[in-house]
Parts: sequence; C-alpha cells; structure tokens
Amino acid sequence: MFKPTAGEKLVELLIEWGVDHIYGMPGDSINSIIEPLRKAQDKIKFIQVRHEEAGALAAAAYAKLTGKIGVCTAIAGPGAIHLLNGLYDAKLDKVPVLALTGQVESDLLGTDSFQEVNLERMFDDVAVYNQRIMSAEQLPAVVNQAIRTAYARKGVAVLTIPDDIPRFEVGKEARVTSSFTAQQEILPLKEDLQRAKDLLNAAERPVILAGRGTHGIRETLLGFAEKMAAPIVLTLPGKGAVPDKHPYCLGGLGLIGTKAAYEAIQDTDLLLMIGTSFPFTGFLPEHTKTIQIDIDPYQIGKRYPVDVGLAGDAGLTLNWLMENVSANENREFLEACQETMQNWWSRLEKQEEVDSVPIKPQRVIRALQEVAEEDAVLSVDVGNVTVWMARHFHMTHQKMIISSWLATLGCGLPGALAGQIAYPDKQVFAICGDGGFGMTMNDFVTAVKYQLPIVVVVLNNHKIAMIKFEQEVMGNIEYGTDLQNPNFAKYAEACGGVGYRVEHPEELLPAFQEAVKQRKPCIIDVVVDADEAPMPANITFAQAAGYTKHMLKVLFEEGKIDLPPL
Ligand SMILES: Cc1ncc(C[n+]2csc(CCOP(=O)(O)OP(=O)(O)O)c2C)c(N)n1
Ligand SMILES: [Mg+2]
Repeated sequence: MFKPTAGEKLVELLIEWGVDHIYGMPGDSINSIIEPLRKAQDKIKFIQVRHEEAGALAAAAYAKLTGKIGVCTAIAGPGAIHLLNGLYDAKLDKVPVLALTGQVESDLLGTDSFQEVNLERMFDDVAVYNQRIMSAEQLPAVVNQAIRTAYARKGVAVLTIPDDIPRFEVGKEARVTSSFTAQQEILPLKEDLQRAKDLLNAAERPVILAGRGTHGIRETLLGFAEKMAAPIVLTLPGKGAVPDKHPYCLGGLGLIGTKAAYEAIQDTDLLLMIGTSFPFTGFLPEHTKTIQIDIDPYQIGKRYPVDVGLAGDAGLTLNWLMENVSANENREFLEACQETMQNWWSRLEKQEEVDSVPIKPQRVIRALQEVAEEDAVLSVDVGNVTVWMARHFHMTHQKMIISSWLATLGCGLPGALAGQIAYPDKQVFAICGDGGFGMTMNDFVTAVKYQLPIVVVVLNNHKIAMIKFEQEVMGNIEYGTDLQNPNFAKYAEACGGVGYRVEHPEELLPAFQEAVKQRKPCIIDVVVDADEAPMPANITFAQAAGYTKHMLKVLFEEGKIDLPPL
C-alpha cells in the first residue's frame, strides 16, 4: 500500500488548507520539502525569493490582503534567521503566517552541528505555535494544529523540521485530524451594550476612531456615523475602511494626520474607538467619555482609559447599537468638522500642484492617484513616504497594506509581490522611499522572474528623510542620513524590468501612464525634494523648541542657516 513521506504529507495538507503558494529559498535542510513541492507544482506554487526576509514579509502581506494564511520556508540556521523580520511583522499586525524551517538531522541535534541554531528558542517570542517535528507520524496532526492556531490566534506558527524527517514514510498509526478552522460571531455582553447605548444617547459631539477592525463593514460604519452625526477619524491601518473623500471622513490622526481629525478628537464629548488599539495616545483627548469596541478583550482599555468596553465583532456590535440608540439631531459639530476638512483638502491640493524642482513628494502621490484604478493594491513602505501616502492618497476601493506596528523598512516591495500573486489582474504598486526600497530591492528580480507586473514608485530623496526630521526636531544636526543610491531606473532595466527616471514635474504623469500600460515589472525612480517636511497638523511646543535649537546649532556649529521661506 502507498504510504506518503512526511514531506509529501506536509504538502498534501497545505493544499487541503487552501495554500496555493509558498515563498522561500531552497537549500540543504529543506530539500526534502522542496521535492514534494516540485511534484505538486500544479497545485501549489513555489516562489523563490532572493532573501528569506522578503519571503516572510510577502507571506505576512498576503495574509493582510486576503485573510488567508501566508506561508514561507527557509533552511535551518541562516535562512531561518532571515525570516524573523517578516514573522514579527505578521505577529505585530496580527495575521496568520506559517513558517516551515529546516533543522539539522534529528540525531545531530544538540551537538553544535553545522548551521545548528536553537530554533525553538529563537522563534519562541514571535510564534503563537512553535514546534519541532519529532517523527513522520507526528507531522500531520501538528501541521493541522499549527495552521489552525495561526488562524485562531492571528499570529505566526513555526514548524522546525529536522532534515531526515520529511524523507520518512508516514505510518498508518499517524493521527487523522481536521484541516479547517471554525469561525465565530461574537456579540458583547448585553449590559455593556446597554451602557454604551446610554453614553451614545447622551453624547452631543461623538467621534469615531476607526482602525483595522473596521475593514469590510463600510456600509454599517457609515450608517452608524450618519445616525450619530459622528465624523470618522481613521488610524493608518484603518485607512480605506471608508473612502477618504466621504463627507464623514476626517482622515488620519497623529503625525500622519489632518487638522480636522486633530481638532475633532480634542473637542469630542464621546470617543468611540472601533477595532483599534491606537498607540499614539498623546493625540487622544485627556478626559473624555470613551467606548472601545474590539473583538479581542485583551485590547480593551490597554493603552487608554475607557468607560465601556464592548468585546465583540465590530459589525454586529454597530448593528445592535444602530437599532437601539436614538439619532443625534444636532449636526453642528459634524458640519464644523466637515468645513475644516474641506479647507484641509484645498491646502493639500495646493501642495500637490507645486511644480518646483526637485519634485515635491506630494505631487508624486497626485500622479499615482490619477492612474490608480479603483481596485488597485498599494503596498506602502515606511518613512516620510508613509506620511505622503496617508495624507494625499484618496482611497476609494483600493487595498492598502503597510508594516503598521513593526514599521519595518523594506516591506513595500515584498508586499507588492504578494499583492500581484493574490490578485493577478489588478494593478499593484509598491510606494517606497529610497531607504526602504534599498532594503529589499534585490527581490525586484523576483517580480521579473515570475512575470509579476508590479509598479514600484521610489521617492528618491537620497536620504532617510524621516530620520533627518526626527533628529532636527530633537534639536540635533542631521547625521548618518544621506544615501548613496544607484539610478533605480537603470537598475530596473538591468534586472529585465522597465525603468523610468523622473526629475521634472512634467515627466511625472507620462511616466506613470506608461508604466501601468507595460504589464511588466517597472520602477519609477522619482527624484524628490529631501527638505519637504512632513509637518504634523498640530505642532507641539516641544517640536517647535527642538527645531529652533537645531537651527541655532546649524548656525553656531556650521556657520550656515537656511531659513524656510515665509
Ligand atoms: C528595518 C528598519 N530600520 C530602521 C528603521 C528606522 N527608520 C524609520 S523611517 C526611516 C527612513 C526611511 O527612509 P526612506 O525609505 O528613504 O523614506 P523617506 O523618509 O526618505 O521618505 C528609518 C531609517 C525602520 N523603521 N526599520
Ligand atoms: Mg528617502
């Protein structure tokens, strides 16, 4: 009778779970996993990445985009170590990822063998499930449990597989378990809903702070906002939950935020936090009544004092509240917020039209906006580039992903690879700074290899500009912030893609228009102004004081000063 090897069984189970691709770099300790993957390539595709970190970041991005588990693999030792950054991105953004790593042969473990690293200990902090496979018979049940745990606990499962095990046959004594995970719908306690209802009925100026947990409930959220006459402020991971230009939307909060959002949050008499554990609590009001809705009770009241916690599904909870609260007839506060927001948009539009050289980063986002289709995927890297995208790009139905909580540089390109694999027919953009792109740019050739027609936009200011401003606001002089870059357009061509180098504003839109028609991997290398400051909507005294100190240092230590134009 045919008995599969443990490697074959592993691949069979991945397919049963609906996994259709896996990112990785083959090598010694996983060759016995790669061989069954080769045999099953019509059902599960192996995407060979050039750096395991890009593979893990892509797996995390795939999970963020689709809700399905992202899978990556790496050899023992160095390959496994390279996965860590992407796995932490998945952990911090709470998405399911499975990492399969090799390990030295079972009978060599613990002998300081070649490439032996204590992987269970190394992955201990990042993983919600972390097991070394001990036998071929153990493997099937553990694979099922690993994937189930990653889904149920929204995190990373790691299976460390000693080199010999995938080659053994799985005997009939192996336990048979289920390859699926059950779903649930959760409503908060009745008495908590009742208390929330009372607070809402008494509120005159309610404001909604909507986070990642509000994706997919757009109509409910807007219906609720309308009934409560409550403007909606979005966290960065919440961007796209409602269209940015919707009359109820006041844009983002914090350093990336808008004046309207900042003021609304300061003036509100009832803050309703939905699906967010907003970390920048300095931007939240000091004393105001607060309701927090989150599917996970662990998040409620964690960072900010709340009066009522509603532990439940955001959509179901809002539906209950909508049916039970009375409408807020007073729309004055909402209308005042809307007016401030209109002014804010006009201010941003003016910034987007400036035609100086070097090009203003805001103008690049405007060009992107003009070519991006309604269902495009936008993978945004970390840096000032994040601020420009968060503020200037008006989402309608696009999907945007970023490394929200780890904020790791280099997430942009891997996210775009995953986006194009998940949605072969959609436009997919990576929007990166030169610092961020530089961290994972070697995997641009992966897009070329697998014919993934992503468009990478590099806002090239020859600087890690966000850090320059951080240093200056602290009162220091920038140091270690200049970047020596290649010509990224020529790099694209050298990799077999298409490159555009843009140095003047009038070349910008034509480059974008051509790039999206190529259906080939492209890089648009835009030389942008490094001195364009991502000014927050409100400037604190400490920031202003710090900046003044920086200016004085430049004057006294370097004898020069560039005052910003009035
Ligand atoms: C892996 C990693 N290293 C360092 C940082 C700190 N960091 C945050 S933003 C940034 C600069 C980003 O520069 P760039 O990509 O050129 O974008 P810009 O700010 O110039 O638009 C750095 C170094 C980080 N977030 N992640
Ligand atoms: Mg830069």
